[in-house]
Amino acid sequence: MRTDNFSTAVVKLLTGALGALVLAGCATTIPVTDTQQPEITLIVTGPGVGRQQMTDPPKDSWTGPGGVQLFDLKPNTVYRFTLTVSDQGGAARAQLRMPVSFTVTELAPATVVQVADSISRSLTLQGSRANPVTGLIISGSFRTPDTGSGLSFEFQTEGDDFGGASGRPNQRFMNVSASVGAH
Ligand SMILES: [Ca+2]
Repeated sequence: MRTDNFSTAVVKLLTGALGALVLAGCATTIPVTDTQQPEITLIVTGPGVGRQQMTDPPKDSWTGPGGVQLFDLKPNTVYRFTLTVSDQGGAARAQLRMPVSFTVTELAPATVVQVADSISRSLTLQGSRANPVTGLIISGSFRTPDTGSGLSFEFQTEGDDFGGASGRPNQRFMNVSASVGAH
């Protein structure tokens, strides 16, 4: 039994490693025609939420029961996040938006562009048509603001592909509702 469990664990580890390789973006070829939207996965880990993973498909809008916020973040607290955009025809763009009052650190890779306006902070990673890969990954940490009265918002994500050799990019959007609790 112990051996079986060990074998299962090894298989899971290997599967996970393979999955990570695929997600990390293997070189691919942009097909002549691509009408398939990318897949988006957002993972948030940290105090009070454990590990939350949201994907599209199946859902482009994630809310809690009855439409309330899916999860509640603590004020002035650091969380880890990972956004992955996967597309066999080449991932062209990954973007994550959050409230401008959030601060972002440990952002990777170095080519992620961070832009803040009066409302939101956006993190964008561009793929390369010259060197297309199957996945774009943005990772980092954010610190929630010390809101006082609380804040409701959505993490807004976008994933684009190249749309094949000459087509329009296929876009996918996923929104995840969350809040920062009052204190
Ligand atoms: Ca595609």
